[in-house]
Amino acid sequence: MSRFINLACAQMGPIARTDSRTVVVRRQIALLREAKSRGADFVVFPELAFTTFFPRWLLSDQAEIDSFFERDMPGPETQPLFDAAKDLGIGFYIGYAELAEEEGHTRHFNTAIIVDSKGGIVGKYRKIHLPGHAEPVEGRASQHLEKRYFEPGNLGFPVWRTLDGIVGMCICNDRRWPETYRVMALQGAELVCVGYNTPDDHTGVFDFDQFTGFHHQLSLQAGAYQNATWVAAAAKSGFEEGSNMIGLSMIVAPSGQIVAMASSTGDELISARCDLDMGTLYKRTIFDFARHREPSHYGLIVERKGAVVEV
Ligand code: CDT
Repeated sequence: MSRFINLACAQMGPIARTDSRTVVVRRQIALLREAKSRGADFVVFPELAFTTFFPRWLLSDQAEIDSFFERDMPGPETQPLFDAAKDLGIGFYIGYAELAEEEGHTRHFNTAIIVDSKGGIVGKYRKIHLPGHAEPVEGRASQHLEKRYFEPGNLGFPVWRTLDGIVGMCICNDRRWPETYRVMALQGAELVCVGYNTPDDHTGVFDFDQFTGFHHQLSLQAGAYQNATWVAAAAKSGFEEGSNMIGLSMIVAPSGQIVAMASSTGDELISARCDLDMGTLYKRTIFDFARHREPSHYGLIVERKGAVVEV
């Protein structure tokens, strides 16, 4: 059996600090139109897709910080994206900084949503693995202060029945952690959507940073293969406010093969016809979790490793 969807990733080139959401949304709508011309059903946009990647700066004025956050989704400036997608009959994933009022507190999350082809929000995810620091690190050419501006997501890693399949989400740094994919795969995920902002000097140590593109690719391909799922990843890329952000947006099959990849660091749409049933083959054979995983033995392995570390 086959269940094909036409999947696209809308990589976005740099967004300047002074760019209004209206200008950014215009670019996103142009990408949606291109997606429509290619017959796409669903488009993945980047993390924090409506503004520049502000965690690179140390900001102290709370009003200025909050200006990068969305109180409503959609809000007045983002509504046109939802309207265009609905008119075109395309669903999408998009990341944004979310300002939420919960239990009497104002809370800040790095968030992504899935919107269906009728313009309705199907699911929300809040980033769990927040990289970088809460305070600036002396001597670093550029900062990464996500721990300062966001709190860890409190929604877990759910999956949703949409697009005639089972779809999950994560955001940027989450893609480097095996448990991100595994928690979703254990719930039957057939597609994992990822938006990201990855500067080419993200660790600040050249010995690691020289492999930034490779480690990005490795994480997505391993996540897809080891969990028998499609992975669709969209970058915010290019030279943004003094920082070089990697592109390499890609769609990876459950085989671990890359079936589409961006070749620029600007606005670029990549697409592929994806069979959501492809992972079934892997789930019935090498990655039949119910038959082959041995969680009851994992504690023993950790204990042995612990002993080795102590020696
Ligand atoms: N946005 C994001 O999560 N970026 C990180 C790099 C920064 S680590 C200091 C990533 O894992 O790509």
